[in-house]
Amino acid sequence: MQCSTGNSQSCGNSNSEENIKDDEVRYPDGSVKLRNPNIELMDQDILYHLALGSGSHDLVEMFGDVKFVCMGGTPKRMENFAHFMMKEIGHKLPTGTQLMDICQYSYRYSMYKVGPILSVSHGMGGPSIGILLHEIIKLMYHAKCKDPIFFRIGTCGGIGLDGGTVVISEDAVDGMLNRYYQVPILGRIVKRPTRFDKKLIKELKALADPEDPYDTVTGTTMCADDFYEGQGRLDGAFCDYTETEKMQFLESLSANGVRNIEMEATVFSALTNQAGIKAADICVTLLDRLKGDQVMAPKEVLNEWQVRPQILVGRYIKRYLQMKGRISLDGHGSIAVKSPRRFKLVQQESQTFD
Ligand code: R2B
Ligand code: URA
Repeated sequence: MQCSTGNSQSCGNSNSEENIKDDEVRYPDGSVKLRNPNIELMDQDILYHLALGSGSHDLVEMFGDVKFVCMGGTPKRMENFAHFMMKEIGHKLPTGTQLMDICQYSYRYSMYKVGPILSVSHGMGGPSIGILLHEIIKLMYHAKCKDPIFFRIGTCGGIGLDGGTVVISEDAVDGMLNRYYQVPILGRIVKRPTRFDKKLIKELKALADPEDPYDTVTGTTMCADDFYEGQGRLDGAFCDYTETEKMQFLESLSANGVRNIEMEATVFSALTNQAGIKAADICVTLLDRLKGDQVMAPKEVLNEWQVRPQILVGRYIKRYLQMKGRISLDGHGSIAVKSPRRFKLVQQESQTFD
């Protein structure tokens, strides 16, 4: 098995791009430009799986200030993350109101908004996160959001890593170690390169605290289309390979730099890359796959582990908003900033974030 290069390829009919040009994906003011000419010709665009629409909702009013889109598998985790971020950035709701699931009538995904942060559930696997990404990217366009940043905060199996380790994906590969997301379109296989933003990865890694009681590492993520056979487990309803073959496979992954296995990384990185949106995938390992297949840690432990990627992303967002003068340095309540530029100068902070 070999890692393919980052080149986009298809069966002689590639339509995927190597380098996305800025003016293809951004208007001069930084707002998201769609790479689909059909959308602006439509009378209205119904974002069916979000239960939102450009004709029915004032999307600029509702979402125009969104800067961060955070995605994770389950509705509950993303509701918890919204509450966590509310505390982190000192976001206060008007008295007598509470966070609500904006997509409750879709019965598909859940979405919460906390100031400039959207917290959305994506379900399991490539097709589910793929549908969500199409509609969220269109939402960014309709709402005229400027240079949004996407995070996936998820769970995974580690390769030679203890349970509870946080993994920031450097690359995403499929089950054949290809660095692209392969999708049949109009009867042809289209291969879209998987790529994460290198600077964002570095900034996130720098926010891991040496005092954290767990490791935060970077590495290649294998994205499988299945939890059982697709991830070389012995405990699915079917298994036509031996334990030795399974271990050889996992060892070969490790030799190729793969540090974790999950089920969304290729689609997430390929579609955000295609849209010119900065993105990062941060997952916590629920077990070391070199030691077993079953997720056996007690519920309370799993719950504590699941918060770890949220803490890292929370640090990033909080720091970003502080640097922009949009929240106070102690994170409690907003402060009145007259000039963000001067505020930044007064803070005398290093310019890590753009
Ligand atoms: C991690 O966990 C889920 C499977 O249990 C899947 O969504 C993933 O990527
Ligand atoms: N999610 C996965 O996809 N695989 C694991 O092993 C654990 C969580």
